[in-house]
Amino acid sequence: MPADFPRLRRSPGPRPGTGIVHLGLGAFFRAHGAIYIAEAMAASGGDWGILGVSLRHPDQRDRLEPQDYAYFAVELGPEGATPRPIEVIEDMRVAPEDPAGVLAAMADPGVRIVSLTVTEKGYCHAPATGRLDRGHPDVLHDLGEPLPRSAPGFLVRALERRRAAGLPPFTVLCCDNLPDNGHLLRGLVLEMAGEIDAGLADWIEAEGAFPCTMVDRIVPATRPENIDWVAELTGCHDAAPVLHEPFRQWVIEDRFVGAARPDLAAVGVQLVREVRPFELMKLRMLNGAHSALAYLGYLAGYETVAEAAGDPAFAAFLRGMWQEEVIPTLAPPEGEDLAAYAETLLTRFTNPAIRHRNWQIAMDGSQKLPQRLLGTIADNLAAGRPSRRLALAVAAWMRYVGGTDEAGQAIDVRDPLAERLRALSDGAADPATRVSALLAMREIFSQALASEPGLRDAVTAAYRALAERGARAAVAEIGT
Ligand code: CS2
Repeated sequence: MPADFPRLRRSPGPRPGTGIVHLGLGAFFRAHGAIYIAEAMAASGGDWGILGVSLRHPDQRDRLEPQDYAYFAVELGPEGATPRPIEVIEDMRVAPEDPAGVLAAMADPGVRIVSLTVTEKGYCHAPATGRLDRGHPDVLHDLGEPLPRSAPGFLVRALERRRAAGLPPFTVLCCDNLPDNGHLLRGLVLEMAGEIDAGLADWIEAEGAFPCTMVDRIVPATRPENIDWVAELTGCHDAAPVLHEPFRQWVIEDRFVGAARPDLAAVGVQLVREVRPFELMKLRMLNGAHSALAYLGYLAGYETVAEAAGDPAFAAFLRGMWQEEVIPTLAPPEGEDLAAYAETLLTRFTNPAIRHRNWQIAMDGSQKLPQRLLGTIADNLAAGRPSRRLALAVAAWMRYVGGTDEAGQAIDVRDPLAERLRALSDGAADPATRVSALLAMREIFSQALASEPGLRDAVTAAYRALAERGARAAVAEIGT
């Protein structure tokens, strides 16, 4: 039992200064960016300690503070579990408790990078347009009040302070799975800054840097039982371990304010001029397949990605989707072979040591579908190629957000648009009406895509197959 183990503590010794503020300090960043940054400092030095910020809940801070922000990252690979202590978080703040403290930290002259993993919905934008969601309560609040609530609001107000203090801006390093993530966030920050002070927006535009990035590592949410298991494994009680697969990749556009950054190249980060081909490959092949598996797998009764991807019918479905519907839309990034990348994905998805719940990936589909599935479908329509498997994945999302599974059980749908999605589903009598009602959601489906008869017909046919025969049969019917 964890009570019998001593609490994990940070080792004594010199500490680097804080050079990075990270917004959204969750499991993903602690298992990915934080490890690269710790390794870069071990390799080449530098004051790149991280101050973590939780924008919503105190849980991570409450777990990490008693162990001085040290934690174990446990790699789950074919040879078993390998724990490794990570000591790169210097401090933490919880934004709703102390927004002024967060702004002061971001305006500190030693801070040169503000990185973010706040999930898709944390950017308070409309996914179909990439613009700020002007109806979002946090956006409305942040446009009127100096102490912000949203991630874009913290960036704008902290940059305002730095400008007033005569400091350079920090580099804004977006590490979420969004298309053109740096450009997107730059647009949102400029949009909000422009409403507050046009001179501020001009300064950010001229002096700021918002590199695009592609981030990749599968990191399932830590479950309560993992904490006991990590205690047995390490002999220490860690209240906030992270579990991750061996694979990792980080591609960053090499554009930092004053070229100030940790020596990431020394630890395998790819610093490139053009991130877009990497990002499209990853969003469409990995995340697109993840979302397809999440909805279809959940409906078919599979709890985890590994269980679903381990079903030969699902594996054949994924291979067909990649080969016929996704790879033809992509230009291979330098050094990548897309067919080999697809096979690696299947191996990663079937890693039996990773218990990544379909339900976790199914969250926030309204924010994920455009960049994971819909852009690919739009490209296929334009090229006259079919998207049968992608259409089945979209139909599965529509079934899922209806809130009832194939056994008649309620689904706990987590999505910022969950209520509307449910109301639209409930108000439609048959598959064709339901599909049309959901395609009319402009935050998700652009007018151009929704009015394509090719899309509507394919999704409606797929929806019927799901309703009449169930997800497993629908997946198997599509064949290879
Ligand atoms: C997943 C991602 O939760 C999700 O939506 O698709 O978190 C995925 O595991 C990562 O992007 C992998 O890099």
